[in-house]
Amino acid sequence: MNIEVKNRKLNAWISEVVAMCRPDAVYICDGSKKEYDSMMEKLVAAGSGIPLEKRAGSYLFRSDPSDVARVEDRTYISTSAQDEAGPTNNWLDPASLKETMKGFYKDCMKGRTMYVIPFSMGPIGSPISKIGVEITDSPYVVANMHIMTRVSSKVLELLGAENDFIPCLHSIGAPLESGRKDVPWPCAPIEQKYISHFPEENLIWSYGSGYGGNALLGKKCLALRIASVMARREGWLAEHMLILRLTNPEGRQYHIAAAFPSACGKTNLAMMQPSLKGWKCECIGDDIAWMKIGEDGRLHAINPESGFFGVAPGTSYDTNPMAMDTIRDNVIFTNCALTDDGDVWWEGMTDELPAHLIDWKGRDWTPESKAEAAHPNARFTAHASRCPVICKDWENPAGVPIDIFIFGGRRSSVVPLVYEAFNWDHGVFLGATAASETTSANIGAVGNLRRDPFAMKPFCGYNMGDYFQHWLNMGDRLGNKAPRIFYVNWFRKSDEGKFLWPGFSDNSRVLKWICERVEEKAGAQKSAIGLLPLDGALDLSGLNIPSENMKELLQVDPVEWKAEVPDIKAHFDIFGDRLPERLVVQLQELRKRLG
Ligand code: GTP
Ligand code: SPV
Ligand code: MN
Repeated sequence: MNIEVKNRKLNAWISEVVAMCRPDAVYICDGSKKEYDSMMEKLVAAGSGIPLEKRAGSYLFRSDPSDVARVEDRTYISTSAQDEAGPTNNWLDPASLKETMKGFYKDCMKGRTMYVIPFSMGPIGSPISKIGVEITDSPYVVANMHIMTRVSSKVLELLGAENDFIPCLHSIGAPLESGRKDVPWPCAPIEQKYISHFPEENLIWSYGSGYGGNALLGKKCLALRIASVMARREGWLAEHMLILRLTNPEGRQYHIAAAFPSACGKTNLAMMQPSLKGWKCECIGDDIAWMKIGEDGRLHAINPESGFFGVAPGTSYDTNPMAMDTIRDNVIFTNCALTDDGDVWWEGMTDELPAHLIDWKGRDWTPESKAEAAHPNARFTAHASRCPVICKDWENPAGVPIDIFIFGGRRSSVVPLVYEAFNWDHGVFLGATAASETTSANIGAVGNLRRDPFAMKPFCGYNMGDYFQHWLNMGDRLGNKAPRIFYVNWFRKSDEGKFLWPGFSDNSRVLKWICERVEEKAGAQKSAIGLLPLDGALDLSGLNIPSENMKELLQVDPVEWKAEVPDIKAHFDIFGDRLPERLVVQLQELRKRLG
């Protein structure tokens, strides 16, 4: 080992994993630039990473075509009683799951180096932060963890001899027999992939995948699935939410946390540049929020991550200029297309299609090609500090006080552009019943409508009925200091299948109405589902949008909404007696209002 480890638990765990996985070498990471560069050197030499001539310090990776997204079907919450994992999670008994996985882990790192990555979610040393240690056999994971989390030898110092940490074991599941040449993206077949969580012992075991949330274990596994269980136990919130600061022309600041499902607009909203004059938006986080009630009785949010693992397709100077500026240099790109002059490209990046590309599978591509040039879940990994509109308080351990919660999803019909909850319980009902069309952020069908409560269906580490109750309890504790709750849908389409709302920078118009609601300045009208903008209350100045479109965007069709009720009922029924009575009341009231 290159660094002496003093922590007893860590030493014992390293020995245990070495005995099980049999790596050729063990390397303790220090988070330095030198270490990052050496990972990249190794990856380039192996033919996995392609240096990009047009972007300084940036590399392109192409994954195995089977390993392109999270695998919800193979993600487990393993608790002693199945009821604790609840009806929205896959469950296996901890003892038998560990037996199965140990079978795969046996000798799985042969021919490879085992990296030990000490990392902090949240600023190093802050009382709100959590320390994890990821063991992995993937140098690509090491490099990505450098950007997404705080990897540092300071974390080892903080651990001292006796302090605790969250062990995160990861293997790509592809031992290298001696003499065999490696492939550019080693991984295991889908039926051998396991993304397992043991919340009762704060433990994560991941096997078989090298992609995103399956492999960068600080993110969804620790900061959401394990953290959500801790948060419930300790009375705080770990949520799949962006955090932004919006400043109005008078200088009043609003802090907004918004939960949209994967690939439904968090990164875009977090970095949005308002089309309305005088309004300013700054980014604090684009994916995860940890929120605690402060001494002032308000909810304060931090972003536990230090980078963005953002969806590339659709990102352009028109849609998300701040993301484009964030990814000018020092970026890891995965599954994007390669241009002939050594840059990346993806669908939606430019109006004009390049004449020739190498697609994400390494094949020649021209505009005539039928296949996409970039995978729809192609991603960039970039450090948050590179974002031109990163908020100066993004690393403030005290967090920012949240004024507004927004829930939402991707609905091509039924759900209006924006509405406000009548009160906290109704807001929790909106979160609990959120539905969205599935995206390519998960392996599986795309475009299927499903309930994705609080955008947390894939990420809640315990029974979601209890999670709903936890939200109700938090509201009770916050009282009149609770954030106001809204619901948005940027994705409603016309009969011709075109987006009715321009989205992106024009979403500032919706945020303006929301802020003015908080100030009791903007008008709203009661509908069966919530409070909608009064005619003329949305600032549409300078926007050329047909009035029929606006009408459709704000329409609440009682027939369509009545059809939602049995679906919500069926969704609630799966929770049995774990469903809070207060949500049953909310559904009854919705039914009554619909008449
Ligand atoms: P995860 O990283 O998977 O959690 O995704 P995310 O919620 O951060 O989604 P992201 O902002 O990356 O957006 C996903 C896709 O939706 C991209 O292709 C965006 O271009 C598109 N998108 C985001 N906001 C809007 C919008 O306001 N309108 C439309 N039409 N598309 C949008
Ligand atoms: C998501 O799927 O919500 C993501 C990408 O943010 S991943 O890190 O793969 O989970
Ligand atoms: Mn996400």
